[in-house]
Amino acid sequence: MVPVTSTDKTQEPLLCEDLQPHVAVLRAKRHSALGTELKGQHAVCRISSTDLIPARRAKKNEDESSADVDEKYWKRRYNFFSRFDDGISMDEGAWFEVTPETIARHIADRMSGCRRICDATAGIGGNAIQFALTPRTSVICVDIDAERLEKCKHNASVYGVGDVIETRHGDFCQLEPCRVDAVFISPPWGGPAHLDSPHFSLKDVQCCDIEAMFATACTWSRHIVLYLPRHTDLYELAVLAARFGFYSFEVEKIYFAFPTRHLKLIVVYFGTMFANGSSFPNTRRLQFTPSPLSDFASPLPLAGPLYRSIYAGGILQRYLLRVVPGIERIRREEISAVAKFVKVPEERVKEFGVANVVQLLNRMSKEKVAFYIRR
Ligand code: MGP
Repeated sequence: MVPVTSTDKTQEPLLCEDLQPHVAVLRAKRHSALGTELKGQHAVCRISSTDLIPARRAKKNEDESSADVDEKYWKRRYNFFSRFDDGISMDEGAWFEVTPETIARHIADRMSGCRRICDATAGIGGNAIQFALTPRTSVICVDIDAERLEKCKHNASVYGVGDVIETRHGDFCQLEPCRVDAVFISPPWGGPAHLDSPHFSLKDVQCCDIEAMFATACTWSRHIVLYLPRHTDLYELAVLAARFGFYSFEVEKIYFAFPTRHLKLIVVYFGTMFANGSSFPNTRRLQFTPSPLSDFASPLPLAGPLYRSIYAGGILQRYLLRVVPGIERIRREEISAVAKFVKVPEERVKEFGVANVVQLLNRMSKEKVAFYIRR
């Protein structure tokens, strides 16, 4: 395990690739690209990891191919949408941007406590569909591209949830805020070329300002989820968290377990609903077994009503069994990480409250905070 230094000694980007699940205090880089006024903000960061098995579906038509689509993406079409053959509508960017269905399902599960979700970058609907499939959840889909929103609506109806989503055309940052339980943002990363640079900065994206989108999202909800490249600089996330008043956030590393285990991307959760252990056990795996019923019940534990209700039952049990000890464990880990960082007894941090200690850290030096807490 690579320890997080949690100090301002290093100016190197902090990437999550080698970080094992743990809780740490992150101090953002000075002179970060996110703002020159930055003096090194603190935030508590929880690293978690989840293994997913990409969706596959019994091959329907071996000879099927598309001349316009990169073979790599075409082969993954059922990973993107298990109901691809039922009339899913893609566009050029969607082939490399859309969230694979198992990942979208997983995120929707983690956000299943939210009744009203805004997908601020809905695109052709990869995430929105899975949010909409969560019982009693409605989705507001925003996109700057009207054609994409049309496709989103169409694709949602392929999954039978066209009427659960409401589309709003326009720039998310310019829209009238609306109260929702959570905002999901999957911004453009700069296409496949985003992997050309050794680390991804939130400022690397020119065509939309991720920080501005985050700021807008804060006016819609205090629960925000970001979908980002695997080599995102975590220090920048710490700045973002601290700047917008989140004392903690979670970075979930999403691995695909096939053909070999590899890190696909990260999902970053901000807000108390996620920080308080709403997460599912990080050992959960989505299994896929091709089924003769697959045309009736989706081959994934996703869309088919039958399959979905069985699946949801299992999740609920595991969720209830794990959630209470999970919250306790995360709280203990946070207290211990903060106490270690400030060098004060855990009892004092517990009495003071982790959020309060982090707020103090953002206003005064570590030594002063320690002195203040010890008094
Ligand atoms: P990928 O291009 O499939 O990665 O991206 P790679 O390296 O080919 O994966 P590997 O398994 O072969 O190593 C993985 C996922 O990231 C895609 O399925 C998208 O969901 C997401 N993604 C990729 N890009 C370039 C973008 C983007 O620009 N914006 C958003 N929002 N998501 C993207």
